[in-house]
Amino acid sequence: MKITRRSLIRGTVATGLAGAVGGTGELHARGRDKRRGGSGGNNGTTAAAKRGSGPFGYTPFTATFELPAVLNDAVVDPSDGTVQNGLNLSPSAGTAEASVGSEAVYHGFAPEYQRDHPVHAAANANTPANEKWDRFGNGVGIGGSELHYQLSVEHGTHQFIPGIDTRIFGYASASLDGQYNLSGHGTFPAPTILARQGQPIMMRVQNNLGKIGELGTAPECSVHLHGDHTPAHSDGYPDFYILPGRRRDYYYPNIGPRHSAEPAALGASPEEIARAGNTGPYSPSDLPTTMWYHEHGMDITGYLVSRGLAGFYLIQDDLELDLIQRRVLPAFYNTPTMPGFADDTVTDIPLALMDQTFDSTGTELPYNFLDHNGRLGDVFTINGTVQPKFEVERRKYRLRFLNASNARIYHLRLSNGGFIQLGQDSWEFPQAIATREFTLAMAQRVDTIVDFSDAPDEVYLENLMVQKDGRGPKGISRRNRTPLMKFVVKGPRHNNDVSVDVGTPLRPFERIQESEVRATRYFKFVRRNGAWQINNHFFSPRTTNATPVLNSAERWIFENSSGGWWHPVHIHLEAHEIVKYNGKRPPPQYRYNVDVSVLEPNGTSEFLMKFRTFTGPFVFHCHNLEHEDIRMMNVFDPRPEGHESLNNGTRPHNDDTFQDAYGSTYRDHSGMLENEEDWDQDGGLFFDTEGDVEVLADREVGFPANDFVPGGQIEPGPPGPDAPDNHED
Ligand SMILES: [Cu+2]
Repeated sequence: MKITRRSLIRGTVATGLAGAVGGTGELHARGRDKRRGGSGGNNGTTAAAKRGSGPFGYTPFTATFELPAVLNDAVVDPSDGTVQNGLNLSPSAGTAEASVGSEAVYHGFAPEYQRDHPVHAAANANTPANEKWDRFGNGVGIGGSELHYQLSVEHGTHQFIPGIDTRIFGYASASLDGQYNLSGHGTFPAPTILARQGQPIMMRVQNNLGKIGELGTAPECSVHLHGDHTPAHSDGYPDFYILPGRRRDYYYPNIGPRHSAEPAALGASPEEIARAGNTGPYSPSDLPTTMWYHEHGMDITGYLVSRGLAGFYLIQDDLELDLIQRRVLPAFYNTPTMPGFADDTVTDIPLALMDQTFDSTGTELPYNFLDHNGRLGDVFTINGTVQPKFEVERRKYRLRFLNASNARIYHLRLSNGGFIQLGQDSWEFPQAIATREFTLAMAQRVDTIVDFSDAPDEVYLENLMVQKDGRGPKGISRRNRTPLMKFVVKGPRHNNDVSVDVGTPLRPFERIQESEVRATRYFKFVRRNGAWQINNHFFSPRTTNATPVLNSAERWIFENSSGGWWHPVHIHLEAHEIVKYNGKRPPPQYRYNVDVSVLEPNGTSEFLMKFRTFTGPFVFHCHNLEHEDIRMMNVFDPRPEGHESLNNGTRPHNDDTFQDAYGSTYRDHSGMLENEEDWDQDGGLFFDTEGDVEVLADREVGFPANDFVPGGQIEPGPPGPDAPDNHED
């Protein structure tokens, strides 16, 4: 029997052998308690921490809160050799140049795999000159060019706790090492990417993780830009891999979905309907602001993300820029000195919340592949620092919260008052709302303004949610609050502050109309055989579970039938609009665009969603990363009317009476064999690990109207000299 990485991981699950990797293998190392001076309370780091005894002798709120670095453009200025910053905020809002669309963008299969693509016509050797960056055409986007970034996935160290170097994986701002390889210094959080709507980004990522001793193999990677409207080849589909030692180019057009024309009104052919999503104006309500990117590789996302592979991706459009220039909102992150701002204080602050688990020395982050519940840490970090302090001025700050944890759900409040909430997940509200406190489940973002103008000298960010395992929280406790961060408020009240307040108009919102809905689908999130399923099936990347008509709207109903478990479910490609949450009108922050529907125990979410611009495959899945890895994931594949998904097992897209959640009306190709002994056999769970190079050779992935039809066999692009022939050790 050939041993693959998956059989190794799964084998530990099946046989009960040690599944934990890193350090002692014991998830909550008992030896640590002696060093920690007592934790107690509901969440590990609690009231005791506030009194001065944190993990590993750390005194809470003594380490400085860190702002994540910004990823620089990979383009080097030939005149002086300096690396140009990737952010380009010109031209300003309202100019014709700022409205450049996607028409000129090259669409289709990830072209690095297409040797007969014109950009490769002259390529015949592994030379950097032939590794074309600007392969999607000239003159695309603002300023006439796309931005180019390069990242590598690296081993590294990071001090979550001052003085203790902990081994992590990190995305690195990478540079060419010799002729072919990208490398750099991995950080957590990953470098923040700043983007401009309409200006495409080409992001080249190299997987340098190599063979991981404890794992016994070299993992594949896949990067997902969470909350974006991204072509399928660049969406981080779980097995569209960056193979070990290899690179992959991710193409982010930075376009929102456009208003889709009514296909019937157009009297259009399927091909024309397919293109309809690329006509008309952008829908401003669907243009994102606060996104993040993270690892998304099949079966192994929880392990990789928990070790640090996550970062922010913040994007501006004309409307956002206008709000900033009119001094309604604070200056964009990392650009405080832009015109109109007299000071250089950064007041747009991304905050990534992550709970961590350390071994007894603090140098390792143990991970237990046997833990199907969800990895829960007992040390609270924000932007990679345990319980930090942050000095702020007496003015308004934009705090963009992200829950980057694997399985922990927070309920956040401030010790001195509430928030002005600007948006939920990637999108802003029509107007700012008052939010006293909020729940932040995995992958959710909450975009807020906090006004420190009249704040006391010390303000705490506190977590009220009690949670003891990955199943989900036990509820809110107002007595046992966990302070996560301390704001030290200094100086006089700022006299030229931004104007945003409750009720300030932000972003027009246009609801999906019921009359646009063409199908209704039901998805039940269930626990079975100790693992996680949707409609009683495990995820298979080669099985499409839903094929919506491209550019149409549908009603989806999610139901959590798994007892006491929580499932925050993330849907790729577009926002969804919740119309009923647990059978009622949703709470205010869930009434607009979201990309996560938090399914509480026995909870439901009924929502409308459109499927515009790109054909699939895309996925939706629980964002408890261990639930995701153990297959609580489904595939949807928007296709033009009359076109079937190219995966097998297609559920009819035009069947709006479909209610059988248990497989009787569609072919089941879930890929999961009943007998674990068969897992390694062909056709079983362990499909082709070579990624999409081979398995998708005949597929059309990306935009619907394939502008480029390869003339022959698609072959992988030239590998770097260090690329292994066979990554199955
Ligand atoms: Cu879940």
